[in-house]
Amino acid sequence: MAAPEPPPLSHAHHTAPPHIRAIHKTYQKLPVPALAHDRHILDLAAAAADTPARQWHAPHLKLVGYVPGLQIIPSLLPPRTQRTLLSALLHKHLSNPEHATNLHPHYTLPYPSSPSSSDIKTASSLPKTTTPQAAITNLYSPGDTLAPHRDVSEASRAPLVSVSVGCDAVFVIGLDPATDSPPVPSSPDSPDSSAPPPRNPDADASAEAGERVLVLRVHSGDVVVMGGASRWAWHSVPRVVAGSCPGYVAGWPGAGMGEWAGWMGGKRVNLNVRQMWD
Ligand SMILES: O=C(O)CCC(=O)C(=O)O
Repeated sequence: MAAPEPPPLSHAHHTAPPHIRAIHKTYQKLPVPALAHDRHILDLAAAAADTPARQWHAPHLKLVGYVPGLQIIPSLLPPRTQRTLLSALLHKHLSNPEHATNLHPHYTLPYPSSPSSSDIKTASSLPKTTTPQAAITNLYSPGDTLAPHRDVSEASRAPLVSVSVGCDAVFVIGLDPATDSPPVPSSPDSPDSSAPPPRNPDADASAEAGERVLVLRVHSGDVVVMGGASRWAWHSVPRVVAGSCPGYVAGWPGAGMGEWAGWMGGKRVNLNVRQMWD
């Protein structure tokens, strides 16, 4: 599915529609235990295989009914690849002064003397629809949020590829019925008909109003691909879930790293890969 025309750069200053902001705020405040029982959150790791919301389309899961063009690939990165990715990102690439972060002017950040030389082989398993030309590394602790926004700085319609490692997060994504074209209805036989069913009358009403929003719990190793209309969708991270980091990455960077051992146990790292030009 081709993405519509990119919005003009000036749209970077637009405010998210009220329904997306409201949902973001709800999940920002919901107590952690309530997250596990929230009926609006699509948690693919918790959903039974026969849940209507889950339709495997090997190996990608497409949820295009709600947000056309959105693909979720649960557990794409095996544990070892996730650890390699962390070392490559945080010890190798961010130690390069050309990749300085907002922390660098304020802190002296120590790096291991022999940065990992492992390259990100992961790239070869990511969707071929995107040529990686730029990437953002987002580092979160529980309590951090990413406000609703759209990524409109790229002059390419290629899908945006978002990789999660570490603690779980709540990820909100939706279109603005006032400005985004309505989703194209798909045929009942098509894998694109795998829209998660609305879970309650409120969700029904808002879906009918065109306010289609998906609330996902993303886990370590998951990859979210925003292509088609979802490329320009509003999205946010209202929540990073404390205590949810899986054991296989929680210990990173590992024993022998002094006070840094186990740093990852309270963090979420998101690698957001973009194609800038066609
Ligand atoms: O952390 C995430 O999952 C999303 C990051 C994001 O939306 C962005 O970098 O634009």
